[in-house]
Amino acid sequence: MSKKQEQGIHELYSKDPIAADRIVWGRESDPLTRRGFLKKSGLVAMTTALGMTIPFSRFMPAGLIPAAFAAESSPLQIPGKDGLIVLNDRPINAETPAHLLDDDVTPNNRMFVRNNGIAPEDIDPDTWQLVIGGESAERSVTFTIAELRERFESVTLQLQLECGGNGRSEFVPGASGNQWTTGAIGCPTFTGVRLRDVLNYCGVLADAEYIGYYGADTHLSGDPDRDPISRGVPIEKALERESLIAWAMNDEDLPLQNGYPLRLVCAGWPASVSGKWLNRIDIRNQVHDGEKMSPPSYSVPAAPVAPGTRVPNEDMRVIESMPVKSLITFPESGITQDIRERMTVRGHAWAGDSQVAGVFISIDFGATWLPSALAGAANRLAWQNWDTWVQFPEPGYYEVWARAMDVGGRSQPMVVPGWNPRGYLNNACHRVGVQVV
Ligand SMILES: Nc1nc2c(c(=O)[nH]1)N[C@H]1C(S)=C(S)[C@@H](COP(=O)(O)O)O[C@H]1N2
Ligand SMILES: [Mo]
Repeated sequence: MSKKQEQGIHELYSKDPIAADRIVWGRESDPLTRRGFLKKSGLVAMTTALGMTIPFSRFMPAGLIPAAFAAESSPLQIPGKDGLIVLNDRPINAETPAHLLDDDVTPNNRMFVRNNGIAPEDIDPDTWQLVIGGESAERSVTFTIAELRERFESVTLQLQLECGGNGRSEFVPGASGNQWTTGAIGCPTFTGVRLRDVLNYCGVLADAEYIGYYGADTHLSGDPDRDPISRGVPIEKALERESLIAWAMNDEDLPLQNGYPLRLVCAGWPASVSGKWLNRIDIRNQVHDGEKMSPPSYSVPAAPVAPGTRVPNEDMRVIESMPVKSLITFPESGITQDIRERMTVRGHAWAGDSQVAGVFISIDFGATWLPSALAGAANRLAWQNWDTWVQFPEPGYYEVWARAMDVGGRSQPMVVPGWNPRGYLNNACHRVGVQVV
């Protein structure tokens, strides 16, 4: 597996952001408040690098890489995908730049890809089989896709899938794995049958505790006896009315890299529970013990730990619902804005199994916040759209920050939250850089 390295300014910041601040900008900071004190020389350096002044520089936190520097492009492209940034090509992992996630419903060519193994080839949807079994299934049944369609009610729902490692690149010290920035999230519509209808048809025994999925992708090692990934959810989550066995995304066949011809969708949880190239589901009488199901995979420390701590597996818990988060999809980071005009700001927000109550916007590095107009979700477990506008007081470099709060009053943190060894669950505020002229 090729391990992609962060370079230049990001590498420097990932090691020690406060020291990097000093080296790059000559910025000293107060270790307690993390407020940066840009010395005149540092402010001059940052201003020169940005090519503009920073009107709210007095509010700029220490260790903050201006969002304007974060843009990167990717020469490699995946068939059927458009504009995604490829983080790894074996297995294929690609994320979507925030401004390409502007659609209310994520189009197929903008849906991120996270593969743990190698996608199957020569797929024939007419002969594809899904086996339902396991020790807590009353009977084992094999279905073709046509049989699923005939026997059960078809439903279409808009459902958000976010990789548990989305945002990993910001953790310090860094965690190995795909260095996702913000783009391992999407919210297309899925069409299929309810998982619960299929499970109930086969009979769910009283001792059922979990379901575990298996897919037709193969392990990177080439060993046919090893699964790349085989995860699942507790039976209660599996039986929710939004948990689907889906064959279509946005009314088209699932894209190959998103699990064609059949996948599981259990939204609101790390997307790793939504098995692709689905060919078997076991109803288990215990917590599923498939590949990457147990700590440290998709797990975080049960209690907070200091950055860099080694955490034994028994002190970890498997991630369930994802935390509240938002994305600014317009404007694109780095745009130039006319001082005389209002700037539209919009995006999406989501909150795992919960709902978003509000999204707030700041243009002064979090000193003040204004609410945006937030729409309801198309259905449970779909992201919510929000929009607003801002007007800037004077020319210069600004950052627009977005912060969502869920109905339980839990808010996104402004800085990277609870460090964990594998770099999961970074739901820090999204920031975009704007040059006002
Ligand atoms: N069979 C199979 N299912 C899988 C995976 C995989 O590698 N193989 N990756 C999982 C992970 S870690 C994520 S984040 C989501 C990604 O879904 P996507 O590629 O459709 O965006 O699929 C999940 N389901
Ligand atoms: Mo993932």
